[in-house]
Amino acid sequence: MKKIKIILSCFCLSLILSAAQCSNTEEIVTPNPQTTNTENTNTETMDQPVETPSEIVNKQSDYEIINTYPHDNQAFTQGLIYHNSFLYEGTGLNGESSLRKVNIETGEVLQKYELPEEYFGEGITIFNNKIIQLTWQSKKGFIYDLETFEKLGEFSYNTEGWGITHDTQYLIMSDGSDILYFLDPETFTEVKRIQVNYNNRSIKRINELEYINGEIFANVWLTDKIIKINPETGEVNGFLDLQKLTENEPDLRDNVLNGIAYNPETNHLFITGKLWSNLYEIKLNN
Ligand SMILES: [Ca+2]
Repeated sequence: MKKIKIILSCFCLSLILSAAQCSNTEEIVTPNPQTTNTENTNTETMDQPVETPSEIVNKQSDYEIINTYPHDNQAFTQGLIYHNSFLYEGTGLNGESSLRKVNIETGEVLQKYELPEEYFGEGITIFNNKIIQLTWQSKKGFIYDLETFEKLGEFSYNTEGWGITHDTQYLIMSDGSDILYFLDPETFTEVKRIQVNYNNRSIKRINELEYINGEIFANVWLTDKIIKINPETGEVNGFLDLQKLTENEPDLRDNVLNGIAYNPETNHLFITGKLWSNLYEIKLNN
C-alpha cells in the first residue's frame, strides 16, 4: 500500500488517466473496496506513469481550507452528506457498518443505526426526507426515515453498490466501475446510465458521490482526487487535488479519501476519508 501511495503522490491525476488509458487495451481489475490489498489491485497498471494532458491540468480547481474538525477515526467512511446543519455518514465493514448523524464541529455521533453484520454499508443520500444507503456486495439498498433512522424498506440492484447521490429527479449510483446509474427514486429501477470519461477514455473506480450545482463530484478510489463529471455526457470537467489533506492522515492501508458533502447555504464542501481523524470544510475558488 505504501508503494501505491508513493505512486499516487508522484503521479497524482496521471494515475486516474493511466487507468483510463490502460482501459483501452486491458481490463483494469476492480479491487475490493473492503481493503486495499495490493494482491487485489492491478499494480502493474497503476505503476505506469502517463503524462497528464495539459488541458485537464488547466481545469484543476483551487480551494482553501476553511475549518478542520475532528472525525471518528474508527469510521470507515463510505457515504457523507450534509443536511440542515448536520452531517450524515454511512460507514462500512462487516460488523461495523452504520448510519450516523454527526455534529460537524465536535464530530460527536448524535444518532446511530448499526447494520446487521452480514451487510457492508456503502454510500448514502437523502431524497424526499428519506435516507438511502447502499451495501457493497449484497445487491441491496436500505431506506430509512430521516428523523428516526427507522428502516422503511429495501430495494435491490444487480451491481455492487459504492456511492450514491441525486439530482432533482433521479438517484445516481456508482459501482466501482466507470458507469454511473440513474435510478428512479420510487421504483429504484435504472432510467439511464453514463460512462465517466475523459477524452473518450473511461475512468474507473468511481466511488463516493455528491451532486453539486449541475455537476457530479466523485472520489476516484485509491487516489487523492475528486473529479467533476458532466451528468449528461459523463465527461470529466475538472478535478480537485486533495493530496494536501491526505498527508495529514497516518499512512494506513485503507485510509483513503472518500467523503464529499455539500452545504448549499455556504457553498462549502466537507471532505473526509476512511478512518480519517479530520473532517475538512473547504471552499472552492474556481
Ligand atoms: Ca456524498
